[in-house]
Amino acid sequence: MYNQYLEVAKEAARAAGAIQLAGLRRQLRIETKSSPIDLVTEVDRMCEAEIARLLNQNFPSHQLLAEEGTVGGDAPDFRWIVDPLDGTTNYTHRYPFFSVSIALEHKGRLVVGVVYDAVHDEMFEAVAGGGAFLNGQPIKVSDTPTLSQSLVCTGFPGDQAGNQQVLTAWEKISLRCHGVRRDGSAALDLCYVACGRLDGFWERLNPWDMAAGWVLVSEAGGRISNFQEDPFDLYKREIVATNASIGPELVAVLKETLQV
Ligand code: 2AM
Ligand code: CA
Repeated sequence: MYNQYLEVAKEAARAAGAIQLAGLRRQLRIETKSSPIDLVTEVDRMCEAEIARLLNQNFPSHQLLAEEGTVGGDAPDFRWIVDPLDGTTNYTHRYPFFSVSIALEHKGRLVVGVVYDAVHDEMFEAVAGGGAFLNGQPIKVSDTPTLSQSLVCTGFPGDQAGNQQVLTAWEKISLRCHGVRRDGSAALDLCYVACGRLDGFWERLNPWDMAAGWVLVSEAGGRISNFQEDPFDLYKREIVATNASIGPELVAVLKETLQV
């Protein structure tokens, strides 16, 4: 039912990925947004323009919620949620971990998710009810049974406020598992949970960082909530995504550490 949307999302993600790879070979102009560590480049904007062009060409009435502010049509039922370059800090340092994230919300429900890692040519895709895939192969979350056997991942807020809480959680969880990573592209981190490379991930984020990854983790059999173990809300800036087994253990630590 949603395959026509999936195909356009993948085309747009590949186009943006090609812009990202080309940009790595140029000198980049880097600007800051809300804080000195909240970065944006001309490549973020070029990727968003190309994605918006392709979405608009195919679905002119659909709404668009995109990180760099491009708006679309006003159809009430369809909203694309786009991060044209997730992991901009990594990108500006040429650290090869960044992605394109494109999701579709239909009548308030996330139904399509695509995350593309151009450096590794990895296309993660999922449609509600249809399973999750990496380069066409089905993926599922890990079967790691406990936090103590897990590799997990998180991220720090872009405005640096609240970092102390994240550091406290980092310390506590580091002492209880195989390791905590801070990879720098939330969309891709969520896909790594979906395919079992990571067992869990948590962070405070914007909708465009989480939307596509949410579809991937859900379709791969994962468990998603906020830090208080309430149901996930895309517009409430919190996500804990795990394989089904370690979720309660990870959330228990976050609950006692990350007070809002
Ligand atoms: P970005 O690269 O698209 O900005 C890394 O921990 C994650 O946090 C990335 O997905 C990054 O997305 C996001 N991020 C960076 N700055 C942020 C900010 N100011 N607020 C919320 N999320 C941010
Ligand atoms: Ca971004």
